[in-house]
Order: sequence, then structure tokens, then C-alpha cells
Amino acid sequence: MNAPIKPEHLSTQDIQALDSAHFLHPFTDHGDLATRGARVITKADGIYIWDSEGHQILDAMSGLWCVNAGYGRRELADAAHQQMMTLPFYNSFFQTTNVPAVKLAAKLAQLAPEVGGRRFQHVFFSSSGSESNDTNVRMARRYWDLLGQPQRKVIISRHNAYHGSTMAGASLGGMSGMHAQGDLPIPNITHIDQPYFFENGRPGETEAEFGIRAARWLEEKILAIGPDKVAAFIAEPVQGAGGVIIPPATYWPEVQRIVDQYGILLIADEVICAFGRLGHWFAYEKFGIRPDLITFAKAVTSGYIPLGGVMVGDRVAKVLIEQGGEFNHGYTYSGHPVACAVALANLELMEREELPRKVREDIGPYLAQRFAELNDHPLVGVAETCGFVAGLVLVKDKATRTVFDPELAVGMMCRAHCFKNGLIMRAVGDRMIIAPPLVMTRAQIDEMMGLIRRCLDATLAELRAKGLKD
Ligand code: PXG
Repeated sequence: MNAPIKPEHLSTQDIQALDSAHFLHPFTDHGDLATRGARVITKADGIYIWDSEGHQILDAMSGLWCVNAGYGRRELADAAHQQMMTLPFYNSFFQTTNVPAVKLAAKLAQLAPEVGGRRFQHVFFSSSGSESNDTNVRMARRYWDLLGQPQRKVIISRHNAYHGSTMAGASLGGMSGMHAQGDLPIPNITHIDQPYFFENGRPGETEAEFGIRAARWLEEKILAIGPDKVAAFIAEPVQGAGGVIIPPATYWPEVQRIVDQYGILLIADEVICAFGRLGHWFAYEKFGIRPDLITFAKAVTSGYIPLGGVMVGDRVAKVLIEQGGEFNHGYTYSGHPVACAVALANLELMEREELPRKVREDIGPYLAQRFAELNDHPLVGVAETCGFVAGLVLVKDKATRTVFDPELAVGMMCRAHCFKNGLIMRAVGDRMIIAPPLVMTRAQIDEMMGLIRRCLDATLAELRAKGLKD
């Protein structure tokens, strides 16, 4: 018999039972979930979340890289309420539009600065990062078709990239575990290695030298495929889900030189990096690159409601608009009025509170300083930040940069200590990563750093007790 579904009367155990009986979660081992029972999150405010047992947890991951404006922002709820009462939905197919979608497109165009003579005057809306990257694949290939080069189909991406979970998104992503399920990648998508200095730098090689070498993997791949067959290169400015992989400063300028030389479209997947996360509205500003298409989602609404899209640069927009006729692509919720109204309220709030500037000039540098202190911890190989993302790698031997046997799952061990101590910090293999809300104060950064150190100490103690670390 099914349990009664009255949330106010459900105990944690009731919710867990209903959850495992009916709810298939993303990226979850359901056998394991049924045994342990899911953690039930019931409310949130500022930088904290609470579970159904009343535990307060500092959310150093902003939900899932998205709650940049923090939890409990009334302005966003009010915008949704007001828009739902005015026009909850109408589509943007068939020569119709709606006011919030128009205003948001114009606002995003205004926030995306011109770079190297390239402007972003057009936006294509979706409801997620995955859908937006599907749009990118269709749009990039359509662009080359219209230019009479239909053989330019190949899209180059990187191993360990994350670009979503749809067929195209997961194919663009470089996660072997995802490719193994569902016969992926789809045709004409290929990968090069990531610019991860700690793992791939050679003895004696500087980080700057490595950055150039890593960028040239792109050139080698283009030449191996044939430049006239390559449509685009897609990459996250800083890889997020792959473990906060921050490229050397030499990497992006060399990538830009290469895509320019071969005339290939550059797609910057800024689903994590945009909207203040790296101290700018868009991350291409920080790295001085000139993308043709920019994927966005997540923090455009601070995660309060699903919305994503693609900023379409002039180079592609001009061809699509002037030569393209109908582009046979779109989603029911492209330009959803409620999602767009929430995004507008969110961007206004971020502007008013100057969150990108705060990250760039105040809390970002402070986090960098505090996070770098972890480099003295016996478990930490290297600890680095970029804007308001940070990552560290747990190592067996600091001096020789020896990592742990992956079978030991030391990252998961550390994550368990984080949960126990009221901190959300993600483990990607043995990389521990954070992306806190941008409304964090310096005092809250101190509080978070105290928790992180406590969890590293607890992990170290556990490893020593088990004889796994000196
Ligand atoms: N591109 C990037 C760069 C992302 O980080 C997507 C696309 C896909 O977005 P949607 O909205 O379709 O999920 C993402 C999403 C993790 C994790 O484990 C990261 C994401 C999603 C789920 C888990 O860090 N990023």
C-alpha cells in the first residue's frame, strides 16, 4: 500500500521510503540510495540549507553551481508570482513574443561586452545547459551548411569536460562513464586532453609552457581531421564538474590563435563560469577570448527556475538571419515568460549588489588568500582558486605529488566528513571543490575555511588510523 502523501505529516523515514519507491534521481545508484535513504533538504536561506532533521549545512556549492545570489531572495519570488499572474506562459514560435523574453535578451546583449570587434546581440533561449549545447551543435553545423561548407561537421571537445546529459551534451562532454551508457558519442564529436597541469605537466616544464603545449593538442587534432572538416571547438573556460581545472594563463590565448588560424567556431560553455562566478558577467572577458557562441544556464536565474540559452555572436547570427530562412529548432519553453522575468530580477539584483565586481575585487581575492593557506596541509597537493571557484587535490605524498589509489575513494571519505561537519563540498575523484554563493561575506568565508580545514584534518586522521598515510 502506498504511504499517505501529506508532506506536513511525513517523517524523514516516510519521505525516504516514498523517494526510493518512486523517484529516479539523476546520476544515482538507486540500490545504494535505497539502503542509505536520501538526505532530505527542506529549506534554505542565504548560504545555508537545512535538512529534514534540522541540521544546518553551509552550502559551498551554491546548490549545483547556480545559486549565485544566495537563497531566500524575495525579489525573485515576487517576480515569478507577478509574471504568473500576468502571463504564466505563452510560446515564442509562430511569430509571437513576450515582454520578459524580449527584455532579457536585450539585457543579456547589454551585459556581454564587445571583444575584438565581436558583439553578442542575439540570444536563443532554452531551459538548461544541456539543451543549449544541443542548440550549439545544430547551430554550428547549420552555419557551415549555409556557408556552403556542409562537410564541416566535426566538433572538438575535451576529455573530462562536462557539457550536459542529453545525447549531444553527453557526447560533447568527455566523461567516459557517460559515453559507456547509450552508445556515445554521437558521430562527428571528438576529444582532446584537458589542460590539467598537476596531472599532465612534465617534470621541469613550467605551467606556462604546459599551457601552450596543451592548446596545441587542439591544433594537432584539427590537422589530423583536416581543417575543412572541423566546425567548432567547445570548452568551459574553467572546467567545473571535471574538478575545477583552471588552465594556465597561456592556454586560452593560444587556443584563440588556433581557432582563428583555421577559421573554426569557438563555443565557450559558460554554464558555470558566467554571471559573476569568475568576477565578470561572462568569463570570456577574464580570459580575453573571442567566442562565437556562449552557452549559459544555471546562475542566469540563480537556479530559482530553469532557464538556459546561447549568446549568438554577430558572425553566426548574421549568416543565420540573412541567409538562413527558418531554423528548424526550438523548445516549448524557449523564452518562457516566468523564467525570463526571474532572470531579469536576478540580473538586476546582481547588478545592484555589484556581485561580479565584489568577486573580482573583494571576496574573490580574499577567498584566494584563505584557500591558498591550505597548501600547507599534509593532505593537499595543490589548492587553487579562480574567482569564486576553488579546488584542491588530496595526495598521499606531497613532495613527490603521489596520488592515492582511486580504489580507496579518499575524496568520498573527505566528503563524508564534510557532511558530518555541516559543509557541502564536492568530491570529483580526489579533487575537493567549491563554488560558494557570491553573497558570501568575509566572515562567512572564514567560517567555511574553518570547516574545510576541520574536514581535511578528520580525513587525515582517518587515513592515518587505517595506515594509508604517513
Ligand atoms: N555545461 C556545463 C559547463 C555544465 O556545468 C551543463 C552544461 C548542463 O547543464 P544542465 O542544466 O543541463 O544540467 C552543465 C551542468 C556536477 C554537475 O556534478 C555539474 C552540472 C550538472 C550536474 C552535475 O558538478 N553542470
